[in-house]
Amino acid sequence: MNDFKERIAAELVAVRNRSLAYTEAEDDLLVRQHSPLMSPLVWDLAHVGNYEELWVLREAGGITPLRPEIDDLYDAFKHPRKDRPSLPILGPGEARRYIGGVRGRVLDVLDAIDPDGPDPLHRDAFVFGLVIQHEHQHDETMLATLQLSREPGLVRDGDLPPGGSAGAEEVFVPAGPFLMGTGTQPWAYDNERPAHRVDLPAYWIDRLPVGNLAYAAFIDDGGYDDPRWWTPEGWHWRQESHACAPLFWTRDGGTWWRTRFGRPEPVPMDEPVQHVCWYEADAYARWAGRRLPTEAEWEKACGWDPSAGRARKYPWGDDDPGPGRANLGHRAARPAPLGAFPAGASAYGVEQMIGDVWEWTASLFLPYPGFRSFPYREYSEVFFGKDYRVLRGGSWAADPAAVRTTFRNWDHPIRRQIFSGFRCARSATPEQA
Ligand code: AVJ
Ligand code: FE
Repeated sequence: MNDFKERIAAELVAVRNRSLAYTEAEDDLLVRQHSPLMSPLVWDLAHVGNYEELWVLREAGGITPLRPEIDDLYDAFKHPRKDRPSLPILGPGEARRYIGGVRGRVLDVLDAIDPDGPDPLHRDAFVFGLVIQHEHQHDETMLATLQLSREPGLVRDGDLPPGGSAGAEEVFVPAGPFLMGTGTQPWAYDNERPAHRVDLPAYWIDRLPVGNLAYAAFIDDGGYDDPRWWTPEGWHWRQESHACAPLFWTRDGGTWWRTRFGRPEPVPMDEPVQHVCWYEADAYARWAGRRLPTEAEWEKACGWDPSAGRARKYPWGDDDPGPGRANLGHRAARPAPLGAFPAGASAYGVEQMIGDVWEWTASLFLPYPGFRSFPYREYSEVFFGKDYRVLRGGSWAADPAAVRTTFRNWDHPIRRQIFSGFRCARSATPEQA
């Protein structure tokens, strides 16, 4: 195999090791449902193998189905997450054997494909990018499940650089066009395509994500009890949910605590706020006299290089993240302190856009002009519309292979079990522009 294929083989090994590490637990913990929002962990495990069988073995490799009778069980559209524990899904041992059996044949397909040929699944090994990113996304989902389980000792933590980089609170982005989306990133999803020109008025965007200290000030100021800050839907959610702080937070006297992977700890005031839903982010922004950035504003501030007139793969350029630029790939099981990655700044000087927390944007999940579904409608197209808001940038739990400046994530505006935070923006006044 050549270098390109060797690198793909290594990515396949890495992501599988990750999935196996998150499912190294007692069977009971793997088959149990920890929240109606999530699948049992053993469902995710077999699902990533089934997806790999469907796309790499059958579609790209033309190999006869190994276990067609289980396809239905692992079709996310046939069974909502809450129903998955009652399905006759594979047990932990069987699931590991099944996905190992699929993987055994995947390397033969990798060997056989022509990445320069005309088949769009083979070209640039797209189908391998598809399954590698898919498995990383499910690994992040598994971490959210593990967090909801409140079971201690299952998730590895680690070290992160200290925070505190100096700089202005907000960054000014001058008016002008940029290229949104991509036609050049080979593993970009259909929803990131095509690249298209977007002309934005001038705006300000926070240099850093909103931190726990600032968020606690919103709570202390009665932010959760003041309908002025909330949209009608947001206020309805607030009343129904009785939420009065980010998910996993509790107050003990004057101190905020959180439970992180089963262990209580004081909330570190210098970290980006995490586990807030879109309604909370939107309400905070209004309280602060600001607003959420649109998806276009977020992407321009993150990826556009105005002097080169081109988009970067990451805020700092096209090079891989490395430890000094971003908190990705589950180095530690938490966001890094604010200002920990001055070397990861974008061309405009905005920091921590990639990694740490997914950032809610003001935008609905909609197709770009000229969108074409590929390779299947159920990845993106069926989710377009009013039900989902876009999140950008990837969290500490996202892998570098599954994040870039153009990557779009989406979720319901009430969801907060995901590793979600936000930053604020505001339009420039005519004098500033
Ligand atoms: C892009 C994270 C919203 O988890 O629903 C996983 C990714 N698609 N399997 C999801 C996905 C199919 C998707 N998100
Ligand atoms: Fe999936």
